[in-house]
Order: sequence, then structure tokens, then C-alpha cells
Amino acid sequence: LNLNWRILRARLERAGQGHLLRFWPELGPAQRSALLAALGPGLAEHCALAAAARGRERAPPRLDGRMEPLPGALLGSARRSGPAALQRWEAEGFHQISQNKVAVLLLAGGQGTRLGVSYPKGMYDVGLPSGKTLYQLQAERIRKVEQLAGQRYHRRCIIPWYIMTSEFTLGPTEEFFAEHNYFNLEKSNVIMFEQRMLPAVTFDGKAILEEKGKIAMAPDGNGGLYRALMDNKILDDMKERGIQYVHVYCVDNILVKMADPVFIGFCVSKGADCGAKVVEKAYPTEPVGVVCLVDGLYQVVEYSEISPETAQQRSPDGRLLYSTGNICNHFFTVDFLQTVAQKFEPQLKHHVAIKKVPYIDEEGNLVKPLKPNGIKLEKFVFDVFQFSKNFVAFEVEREEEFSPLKNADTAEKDTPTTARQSLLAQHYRWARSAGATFVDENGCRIPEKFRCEPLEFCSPFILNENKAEMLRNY
Ligand code: UD2
Repeated sequence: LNLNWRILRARLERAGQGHLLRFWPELGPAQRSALLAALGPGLAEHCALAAAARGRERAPPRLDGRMEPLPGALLGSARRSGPAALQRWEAEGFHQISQNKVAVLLLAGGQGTRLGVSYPKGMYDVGLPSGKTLYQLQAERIRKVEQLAGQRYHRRCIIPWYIMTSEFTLGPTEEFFAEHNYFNLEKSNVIMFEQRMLPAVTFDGKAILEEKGKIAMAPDGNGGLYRALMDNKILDDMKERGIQYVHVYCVDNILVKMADPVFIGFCVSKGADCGAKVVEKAYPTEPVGVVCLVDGLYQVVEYSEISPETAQQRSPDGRLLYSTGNICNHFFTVDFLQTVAQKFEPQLKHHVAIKKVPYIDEEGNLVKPLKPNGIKLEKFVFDVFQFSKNFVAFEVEREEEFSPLKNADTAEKDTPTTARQSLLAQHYRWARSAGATFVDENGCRIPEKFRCEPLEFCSPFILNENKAEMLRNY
């Protein structure tokens, strides 16, 4: 044991990681074995990779000269298509759903640091009158789509819900679902699995101790999906269930359309192996990634990777040339996921996130840094677009489909308040188009121009019971 220990220490010291054993004499047996398990041979390699990647990211290459907008033929639009096309895609989507060939997959391994909560974002209650959380809204939408497909085809339809979690989110998410009886979904159709974690590293390439015997770890990014699918045999589970198409989405968009039949139908009817929902960028400097081509390959390009001049370029119709904003809503065939996970995953590049990582100093005190001090490496879910043989994008109405919860209410955008208002405004529009009128507490009809701050301040006057039922739910 002594010899092994000396070999380990020498190995770590050679790799510049000797500090990880600084508090070894103070550790108990359980802490020692946990630390030993984290000190595998891949650690030093990861630290070197992280430091080098940060060096490269400090001067990210501009991609302007290598970019092209998506060809029009690959870009469908819910906004600019007529009702016949929309109905055709919707019918195709419902058909696939009714055959139980469609699953949804939620990326829920993130830490939600910007929102500032210590629990998973899906458990967040944005303050709707119903008090529903993001998880509950998503669960109910799955049930609704199952019911609608079932009514059309007179059969029982199931849309399995795969949920990728991380060490931080798995436990609380499982408990939350159990406490809420899986929101009336069948437990066997809600499949949670865990993504991998990677060590956080200082700018000079040293793994960070967050406790005397514990290295600071972070989830490996939402592109960790592809390894997690293999680690947890999720693709086998999908195949056993007969799933062929997967709608992948991120947890924080309160307007997300689960297994959206129109989007699924569009992608299936185009024979796509991979697809992305997009919204038109609101303004040139809006900090969202743009789905486009780089050197002929499909890619999401971040705002920081292009010059302001390129971001401002317009096409002859007056729209921004690079207007296809990524909203983290993706379509994949199971075959494509299998090829990516088995063959291409190692080629996905690491992105660098610079974060404040609490650490143990040389005296053994916990320090919460005021400035960023650590590098976390992440893979991104959309970096697999480059491997698609038949890629499509589908543009949708922002007002109907995209309102993410990113920040606490102290920020200006993407807050609990904006998320709540987006959902209430959407339900107001639905109720109006179903024939409802709205009245204030004195029973006076509210003019339509007040439609932006609706249901919180008024009660609906509903024309029939079905519609009343619909509104009571929100
Ligand atoms: C994401 C998209 C961005 C844009 C934006 C719209 C990525 C990489 N970026 O940016 O292009 O579409 O959303 O809202 O997709 N997650 C994990 N594991 C991790 C890290 C994140 O599951 O290790 C999940 C996270 O829980 C969330 C989703 O991935 O559901 C997006 O993560 P984010 O909030 O870090 O990404 P964001 O908002 O920077």
C-alpha cells in the first residue's frame, strides 16, 4: 500500500497535481477512498486540456469569412406556411406519436447558477396563479399530446419522457416527481439518467479542491448527452419501446411545445435525421447562437464568434441574414443518435466556461472567490449538427414558443416575471380565440389593448364549461 501511495504521489507531482494530496493525513478512510477514485489517470490529461482550451478561447477565431446562412430549402417556417402545410405536418406528427414512435428528452443536468436557486430549475414556480412548476407544465403537456393523438387514432398513446440529470439534479428531481406522483404520468415512462461530471481546473491547469478530500466537479455540458445515452443504455431502451424520433429540449423554456406534432411532422416528412427549431433573432446583437453553415457544415455560431458587421447584414427581404436563433429544441432520429454516440462523440470539441469555483486554500480554509478562478469544460448538444446527412431547421413564432427562464427577477430579461407573463399572455390568446372574453373584478369587460398584463388581474368570463376547465388549469 505504501509503495502504491508513493507511486501515486510521484505521478500526481509529475503532473503538477501534487496539491490534491495536501490534506491526506487529515482524511478518514471513506474520504480517502473517494479521493483515490477521483485521481484516475485521466485527471492530469483533463487539466492540461482545460488550461490549453482556455488559452485558445481567449482569442476565439472569427468565423465571418467561413459562414453562410442556411439554404432556404432547409428552412421550414410555422410563421410563413399556409394552414394546409401546417395541418399536413401536424397530421404526420400525430401519426408518428400515435404509433408510439416519438419520445421527448429533457436536458436537466445544469446547475441553474444564473437563476440563483440551489434546486433543479424544473422545480421552479414562476408565480402562476396555479403555482405550477416547469416540470409540472411539461408533464401536463406530454399528457395532453398523448390524449390528442389517442383521440385521433382511437388508441392509447405513450410519449416516454427521458430526463438527463447530473449529480446535482438527479436526487431532488427523483424526489420531486415521486412527491407529485409523477404528475399522473406512468412512472415506467419517465426515465431519469445521469450525465458525467468533469473536474474544475484553475487557469494554470490544477484541479481544484472544494473540500480537503474532494475535487470540485461540474456536469460535462448538455452535449454530455451522447456519452450519457451510452453509459445508461438509453438508446437500447428507446429501441425496445420502438422509438424512432426524439424531441430534445432544455428545461427553462416555459413555452416549450412537448413533442410538438408540427415540428416532428415537418422533420419526418423532410426525411431529416437532425433538426432545430429556431426563432427570428430580435436584433443583431441579441446574444443567441445562430444556426448556419460554417465551411459547409451545420453549426450554431455564438454572437462572440462573429463581427458586429456580419451580425448586422441583411438579406434583400430586409430580414437579418443570420436570423435563425437557436432555442435548444432539437429533433433527432434514434439512428442518428446511435451513430453520433458510437462514432462521432469523441470528435465533439470542448467549450470553455470560466466560473467562480469555491476552493480550499493552503491553510485548509474554504474561500468563495469574488472573481472567476476556474475553468469548466463542456460539450454542447448542438455540436452534432455537423454530422447530419439531412439537416432541417424550422422557424417558429417567438411569442408562442420561446420564453426562457435564465435569470432572477433583478435582471431585465428572461426572468420569472417575463416567463410568467409569456405563459399567461399565451393562455389569454388561446382563451380569446376559443371565444372567451375577460372581465375585471367588477364584471366589466376588459378591452383587448390590456392584453399584455392579463390573467393575473382579471377573471375570465367563459362561454362554455370546456373552456372554463382549460383556464382553471392555469
Ligand atoms: C442554451 C443554448 C443556446 C440557446 C439557449 C436558449 C446550448 C449549449 N446553448 O443556452 O444556444 O439555445 O439555450 O435558451 O444548448 N444542461 C445539462 N447539462 C449540463 C449543462 C446544461 O443538461 O451540463 C441543460 C440545462 O439544464 C438546460 C440546457 O442544458 O436545460 C441549457 O443549458 P444552459 O442554460 O447552460 O444553456 P444556455 O442558456 O446558455
